[in-house]
Amino acid sequence: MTKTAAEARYTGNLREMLKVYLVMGSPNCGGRDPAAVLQAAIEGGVTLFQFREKGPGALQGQERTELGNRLLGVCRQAGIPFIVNDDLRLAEELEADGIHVGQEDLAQWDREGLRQRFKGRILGISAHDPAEAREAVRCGADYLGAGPMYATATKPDARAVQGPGMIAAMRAGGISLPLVGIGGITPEGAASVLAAGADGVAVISAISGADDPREAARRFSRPFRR
Ligand code: 3NM
Repeated sequence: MTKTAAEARYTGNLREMLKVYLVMGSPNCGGRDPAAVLQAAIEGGVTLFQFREKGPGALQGQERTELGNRLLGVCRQAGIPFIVNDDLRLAEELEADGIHVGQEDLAQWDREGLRQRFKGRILGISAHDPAEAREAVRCGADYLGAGPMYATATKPDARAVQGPGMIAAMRAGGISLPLVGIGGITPEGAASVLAAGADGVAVISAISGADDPREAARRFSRPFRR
């Protein structure tokens, strides 16, 4: 069967794509154009992007869709996959390469329903302990976002800090799925997350809020350069 353009884009190695995973929306960019921030971050080494338009001042409706479309264009141009956070309809409308959902969103779906709806696309699921990781695996996740690694001001309703040890516990418990750590990760903090068994790091503020997003992304990508 012929793949659609969106499906063809991420047939590569998901573990490779997860190395430096930028997550953001307009509220995270300090008043700058998110497309310019994304472009700079990709030039610095971002390997995957998630559009997460949440928090104070987040765009709604048509404006949100239009921004998503522009950021999708930046990703397509650069050849990196574009994932949408939570909003299943937006992901479909934009023909995104995948969707990322939290445990709360998961509760609204029967396990097969979500996987079926995003068949052939990347499905990422958040997990905050090994039991949630196992549940995400049962739901057919392609990768897990494990957090919060460190204290974060970006997600006010984040759970208690788990630390990189949680990733080590997931790996020890047999979770072999591609996995990123998330939450308060800086270039300095990334090393312990990777050492614990993560394939990469998912980052909002340390890249999108940096004075120089290109340089910030470069620092995150350094451990992967040989
Ligand atoms: N999810 P920053 S922590 C979106 O623990 C998100 O599941 C988390 O932002 C989780 O890199 C988090 O600025 C916020 O700390 C990450």
